[in-house]
Amino acid sequence: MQLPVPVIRSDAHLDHDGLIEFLNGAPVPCFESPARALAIENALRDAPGYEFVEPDDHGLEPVLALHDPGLNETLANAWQDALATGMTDGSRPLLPDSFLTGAYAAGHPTSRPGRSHRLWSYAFDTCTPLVGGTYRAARVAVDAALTAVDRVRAGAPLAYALCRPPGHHAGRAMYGGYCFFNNAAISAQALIDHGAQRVAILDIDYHHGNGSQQLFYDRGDVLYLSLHADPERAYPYYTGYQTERGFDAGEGLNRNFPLPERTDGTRYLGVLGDALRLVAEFAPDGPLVVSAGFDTFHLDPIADLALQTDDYAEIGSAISTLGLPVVAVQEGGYAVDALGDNVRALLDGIRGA
Ligand code: OKP
Ligand code: ZN
Repeated sequence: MQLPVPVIRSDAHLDHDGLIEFLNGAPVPCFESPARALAIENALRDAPGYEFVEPDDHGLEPVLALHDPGLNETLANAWQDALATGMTDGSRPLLPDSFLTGAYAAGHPTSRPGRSHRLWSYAFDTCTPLVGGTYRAARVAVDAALTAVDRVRAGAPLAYALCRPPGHHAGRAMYGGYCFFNNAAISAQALIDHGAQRVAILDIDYHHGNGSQQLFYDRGDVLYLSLHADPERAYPYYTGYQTERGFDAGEGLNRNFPLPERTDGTRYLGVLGDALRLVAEFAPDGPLVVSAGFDTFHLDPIADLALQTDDYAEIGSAISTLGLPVVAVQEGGYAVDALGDNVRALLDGIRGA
């Protein structure tokens, strides 16, 4: 008889709401919505073998282990500052209109404003709105991931953090792609800080986890592997190519697997097999962190791969052949009606149910 799989969830994410983004120039409700997390919870509540757990507060230290203190401080204060300076009346989310790009910063001094537009200097896109509840939701998402780490360290073969907002696009001093703090990366770092010498992150979200890649690019202790839509055609466009293989101590420990349009389960599982062989070769001495995205689903509204619900069960059982404990961290997945079933299929596949 297996013990129930801990599902770390919180209501804090409900206040990261009222979000809009732009689709072909028109404002639309953000694809990354509270309904996603509610759908996942409903599916897991109806399934045998799961228990719901609230996140434990892990404080700021694990966040600052990977993220710039200025990013944290700015995210923490942005909403109050924007209200105080009159930049917003509070009825709309904060979205940037100007970026401190590398090209802007090149060749002359630049500054981050003290208030108001300071937030924009950390943003890298226009699809990541911030509202009054965002900072707390992002911190609780980190706590959910870290609580999953605790459960796995205490002996659970699998724990799942229902993180919202997601995390894999967030880098050391930047946020974007619906992400503010990198929940999966912070989990991997926590495992290292608890004594693991080699930890692998397997990212199966449709999008390349540019934040995760950045955070560990020169590190010899964390292997980052990502299967994702080819950046030639898909967000985040500037990273995720096969040629990005790590640097310095991290040479060879960053591996990208760009996928063509309409990639189906059979083809996907073949590529996943290659990635899993690299994990085995790396011989992690700590749990596997899975950045679990489901926007690879054939009906996803912002993606173009072709996985079916049953494929997630196959992906899960392929992952389980590594024989590693698994910390699964929720990333994307925007076909809300199927999202719960897809999450459940993956988790059931990993635990062999
Ligand atoms: C977050 B996660 C494409 C716009 C891209 C942002 C997607 C963020 C995905 N038309 N929008 O990796 O699922
Ligand atoms: Zn994604």
